[in-house]
Amino acid sequence: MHFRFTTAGESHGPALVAIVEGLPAGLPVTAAFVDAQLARRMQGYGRGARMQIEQDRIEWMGGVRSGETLGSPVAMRIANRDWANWKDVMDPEGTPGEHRRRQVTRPRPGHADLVGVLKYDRDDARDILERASARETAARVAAGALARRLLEEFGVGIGSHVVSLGGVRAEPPAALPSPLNDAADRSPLRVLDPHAERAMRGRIDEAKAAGDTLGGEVEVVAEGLVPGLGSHVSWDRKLDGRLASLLMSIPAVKGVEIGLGFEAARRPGSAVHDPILPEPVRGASVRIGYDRLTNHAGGLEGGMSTGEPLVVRVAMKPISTLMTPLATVDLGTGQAAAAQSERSDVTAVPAMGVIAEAMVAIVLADAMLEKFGGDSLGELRRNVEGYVAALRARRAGA
Ligand code: EPS
Repeated sequence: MHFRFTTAGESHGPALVAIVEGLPAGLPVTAAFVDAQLARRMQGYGRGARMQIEQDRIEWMGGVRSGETLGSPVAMRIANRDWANWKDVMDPEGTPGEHRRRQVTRPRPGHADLVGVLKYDRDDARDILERASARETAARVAAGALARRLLEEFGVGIGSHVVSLGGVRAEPPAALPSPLNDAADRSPLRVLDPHAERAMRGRIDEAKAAGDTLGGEVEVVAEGLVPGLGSHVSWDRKLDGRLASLLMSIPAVKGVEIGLGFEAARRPGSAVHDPILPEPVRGASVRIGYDRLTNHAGGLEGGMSTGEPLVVRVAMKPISTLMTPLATVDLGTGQAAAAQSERSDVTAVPAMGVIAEAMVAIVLADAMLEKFGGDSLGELRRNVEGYVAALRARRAGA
């Protein structure tokens, strides 16, 4: 069994849609649970006016009955409230060539605009940017919320916090608060260092005044994983590759690090690898009776979860819609021009953390379903419990 998902919808079209396949029957779900994740994604100092318009909520379209999944594909719809203002521009039944009120012919450097119009043979970059828009990530977060709900049943918790923004680095506490999101969500930038947060807000205000945008990095942490999710045996079953793939698919994400990440390349092996201890001392691997002195590996060895917390960092470039636009070429005239500038965010790094959590949840739920299978939640639970009991028995007998 695998967790599969797809999304559809344009930023200013009628709605976004997410379809999720692979969930077992009998998983308790509520729209309120999914909506709470959608609300987290809409937060963040530095967002544009669009977030005042939207109030993202899901409507179940299939796969759920009386508060439980049926084992069939789950379909969710998120209405775009802004659709009311864009009906003439985005009308699916409109006449081609008419209603060019919001035509985009001056592609933004860094966006999908230019290559998109060439590849898809369009004369209006709106045909590209409406789908390339990070609005699509609302549907991903809805799909990820169902993965998170499944993982919760097995004691897995996922959180994130912003570790840098606009070049300002945060110094989070050495021991992260638990649950991480209870603390991170209290900060308008999802930062655990109030001093750095003030500096970041200053940078955002400066960037906004200058018509510029800012990127940054987030750290995602997943706790409570059984060891052995993913596999070393084949490239496409390695959990680190699967995480990197989904995280890199988030719009504007340019880098992913696991554990020490690039820093591991600069250290000798003795300062990288995590010594194995016979007794639990830190508590993270108590399920199997071994422990680690450190967790530089970020909870993954050989493409498999070790049972230590999974630690992933994700880097986002600045948003490519600049209010002080960069140079481009007008596709209509072929002449030099200033790039299209329209309402956008100065930064969406805090939201990216919530999206990254959703992507991590999906990879982990997929790996759980792959290893343990089961058509019902009860069957999945029996399989997980049997595996954990066997690991414990093996250690006890050693
Ligand atoms: C986006 C531009 C802005 C953002 C949008 C992503 O939207 P608009 O063009 O309507 O002002 O608000 O993000 C969302 C709508 C969202 O839900 O995150 C873009 O060009 O990528």
